[in-house]
Amino acid sequence: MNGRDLVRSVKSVGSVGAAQRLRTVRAAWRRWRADASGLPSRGAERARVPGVVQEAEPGPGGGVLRFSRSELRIHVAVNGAVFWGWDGADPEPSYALAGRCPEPDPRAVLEPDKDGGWRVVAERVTVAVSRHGLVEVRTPGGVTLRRDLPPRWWEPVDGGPARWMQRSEVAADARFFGLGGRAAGPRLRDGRYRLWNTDPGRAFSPADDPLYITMPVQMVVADAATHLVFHDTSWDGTVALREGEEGAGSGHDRAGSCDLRMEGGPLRCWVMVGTPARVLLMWASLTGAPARPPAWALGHHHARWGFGSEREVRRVVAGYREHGLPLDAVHLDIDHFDEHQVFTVDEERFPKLSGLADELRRDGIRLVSIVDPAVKAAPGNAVYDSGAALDAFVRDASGRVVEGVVWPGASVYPDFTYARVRKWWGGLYAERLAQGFSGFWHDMNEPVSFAAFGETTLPRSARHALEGRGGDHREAHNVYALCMARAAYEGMRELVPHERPFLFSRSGWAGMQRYGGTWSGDVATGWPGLRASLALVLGLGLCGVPYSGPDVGGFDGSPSPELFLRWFQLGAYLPLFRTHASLWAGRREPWEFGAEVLGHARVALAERRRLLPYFVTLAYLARRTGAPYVRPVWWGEPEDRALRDCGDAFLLGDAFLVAPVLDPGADRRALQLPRGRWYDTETGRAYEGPGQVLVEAPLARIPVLARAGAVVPVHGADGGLELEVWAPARGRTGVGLVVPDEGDGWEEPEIERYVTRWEGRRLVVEQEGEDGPREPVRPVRVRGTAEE
Ligand code: NBV
Repeated sequence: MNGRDLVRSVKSVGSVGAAQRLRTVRAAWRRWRADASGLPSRGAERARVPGVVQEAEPGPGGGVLRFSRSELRIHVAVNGAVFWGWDGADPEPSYALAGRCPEPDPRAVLEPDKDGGWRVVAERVTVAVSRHGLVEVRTPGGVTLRRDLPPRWWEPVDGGPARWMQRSEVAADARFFGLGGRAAGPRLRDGRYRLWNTDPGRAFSPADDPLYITMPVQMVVADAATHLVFHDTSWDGTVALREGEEGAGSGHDRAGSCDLRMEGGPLRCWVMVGTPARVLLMWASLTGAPARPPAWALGHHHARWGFGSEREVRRVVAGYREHGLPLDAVHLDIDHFDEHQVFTVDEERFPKLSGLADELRRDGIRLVSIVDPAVKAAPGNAVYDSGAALDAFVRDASGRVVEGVVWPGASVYPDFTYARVRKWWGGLYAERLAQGFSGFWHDMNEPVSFAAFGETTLPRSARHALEGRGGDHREAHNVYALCMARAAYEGMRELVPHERPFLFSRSGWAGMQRYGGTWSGDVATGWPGLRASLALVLGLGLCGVPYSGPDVGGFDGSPSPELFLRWFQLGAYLPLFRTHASLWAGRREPWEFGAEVLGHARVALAERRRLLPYFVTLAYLARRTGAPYVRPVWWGEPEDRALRDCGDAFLLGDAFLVAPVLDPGADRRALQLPRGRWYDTETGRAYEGPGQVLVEAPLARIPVLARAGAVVPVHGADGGLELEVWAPARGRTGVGLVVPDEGDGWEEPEIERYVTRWEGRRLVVEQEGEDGPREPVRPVRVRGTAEE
C-alpha cells in the first residue's frame, strides 16, 4: 500500500473521527437508557433448593424425580451421554444440539439407591441422586468423577428469570480444560472465567478473559476417567475453578471445585464419560460433526487489514511467487468495502475484483472475504433496505430498532435467531460469490457496538425472536455468532450446493463446528501472544472446534524476525495457517524479515505443502470422530500426570508430536514424551517415552517428532501421494489411515488403512482390503531405520 492509500484507509476507519467518537458516546447512553427502561430491576429475591425427594417416575433411559421444591429429569441417550435438567428442563430447544435430542437408551433404568436416593445405571456411567438432590457421576467401577451439590436458585419475588448456582466437586488430581477459547489455557488454573462472548477491543494477551468464544463446556481429566460436562444455557455467567490438592502422606485430599453461577436460563446439563477420544465422539454426535474444510483451506492464507487496493494484493501475491513461497488464499478485510458496508466493494480501489479473483484462482489462490454483521443504518443502502423490508433488525423493548456504532458508523443488527432473517442473510452471500470469493471470515459478531463507556455490545434488553419463543439479548448474546454462522452456511449450501463451504468465525458457541472454524482474534504481538495462540487452538479443540489458528506474527505492532519466524513455524502445523495483522501493524510477508527468516519460512511452507494429504486426512477424521487435528499430549494417556500438565507441545493427529519454540533465544527445549518411540523427523534420532527429553530447536526449525509405526500420507517430489512410514520398534506394529483428496465436493472418500510390521529384518507395509492385506499401490518411503 502506498502512503496515499494508507492515509485513506486510516481516515476511512470511522472510529478515529470526532463524529464517530460522538456516536459512541450516544450509543453508550442509548444502551444504558434502553436497559434502564427495558429491564426492570430484580427487586427482592427468594432462595430455593430442591428439598427432599418425594417420588420417582421411571421413563425411557431414566426418569423423573420429584423433590419438594423442584423436579429432576434424567436420561441416558443412545450415544452414551447423560442428560439431566432441574425444574423440568428438557434437552430441547437448544442452540447447541445438531438436531433432535438423541433417543434415550432403553437399557438405562432408574432404580432405588441407598439412603433413599435413586440411580441410573448405564453402560459406561452411573448417575446417583441423593434424597436431597446431590448428583454423583461415577465410572462403572464405582469411582466418583463429579459430585454436583444440590443447586440453589434465587427467584425474584415479583417474577422473572431465576439466577442459579451449581457447585461441583471433582477428584483432587483433576485438571480443567475448555470453556471455549481461553488465552490463559489450555490447563485452566484457579480463577473465575466469564461466560459472555467479548471483544476485548484491543489486541489481547493471556491475562484477558473472556474473549470472543465462551462455552459452558468443560473437559475434566482425572486418573479415573475423563468427562465432559456441558451446561446447556446461553446466558451470562461465571465459572470459578479451583484445582484440588492431594494430601501428602497421611493428609486428606482436597477435591477440585467448580462453581457455576448463571444469570438465568435452564439448569440442565449433559455429561459424557470415557477416554478423551470417546468423549469428543459423543460430543460431536450431540452437537454436530465438524465441517470439513475444502483442501485449499488447509494450505497457507495471507490476510491484511489494509491491502487498500487491487494493486497491493497483486504486489503481495507476486512477492510470494518471486520468493518461491506457496500461497493458497488471500483474505480481504473491511477496507475493500465501500464505506465499510458489508456486501459491497469499493469500486475505485478494487475496480475489477472478480477479474482479480479469476486471475488468482488460475494460480491456485482463493479469495476469502470478511463479513461483519452490522449493517449501515442508511436508507438507500441495499442491504439495509432489504433487511428493513423484512423487519430483520433487532429492536429494543419499546419496539425501536437498536442502533449501534461500528465501522460504517450508525449500524443496525440482523436478528439471526429468526429463521427468515437467516434465510435472507444467507442469500446475500450471492453477491460475494459473484465477486469471486470462495470463503468467508465472520468478524465483529459477538456482536460489537463501539461504546464510549459500558459494554461494547447490544443492550441486554434488546429483543430477539429466539425461533419464535421470544426473549432478550441476555439469552441471545452468546449464540448470536453461532446463528450468523448457520445463516451463512445454509445460504452457501443453497448457492453452491456442490461445494463444501469454507467459513470461520471470530465468535461462536457450543456447536459452531457444524458450520466451520474460528481463528484466535486479535492476539497481541509478543511471546505471550504466541503462547496464547497455541492455548486457544488446544482449548477450542477440546470443546469440539477442531479448525482454528492464530494471526501469525500477532495482530498489532511489529514482531522481531525471531518471533515472527517462531510463530510461522508453529502456524505451519495448525489447522488454519494464516498471516494477518492490523491496519496499523508492521508487515507480515516473510520476506520483510531478512534473508535468514525468509529461508526458514520457505522450509516451513514447503513442509506444510508436503503434509497437505495428512491435513486432509485429519480434517476428514475430525468430521467422522470429533477428534481435533491438534490434540493435547495427554490425548492417548490422560492418566499420565506429567503429560496432563504440559501445554507447550501438541500432537498433530496420531503421527506427530510438535514442540514449538515459545521463548526467545532458545535453540533447544525440554519436551515431555508420551509412551513409545519417537523419531526427530529432521535428524532421525530416536527417543523413548514416557519421560522428558531435551530436543534441538535451532532457528531453522521447530522440533517435530514422529511416532514409531506411523504411516503418514504426504506429497512426494512429483506431487503424487506417497506414504511416509516411520519404523515401529522391533516386535511392534504400526498403523495409519489415508483419506485421499476427492476434491471440494461432498463425495465420501474411500479410507485406506495401512499396517506395518517387522518380518525378520524386513519392514513390511501392507494395505488392508476386503480380500486381506495387499501391497500398497502408493509409493512407500521408510524412515527411522538408521540404527536398526
Ligand atoms: O476488520 C478489521 C479487524 C480484523 O482485521 C481483525 O482480524 C478482527 O479481529 N477487525 C477485528 C475489526 C477491528 C479491530 C480493531
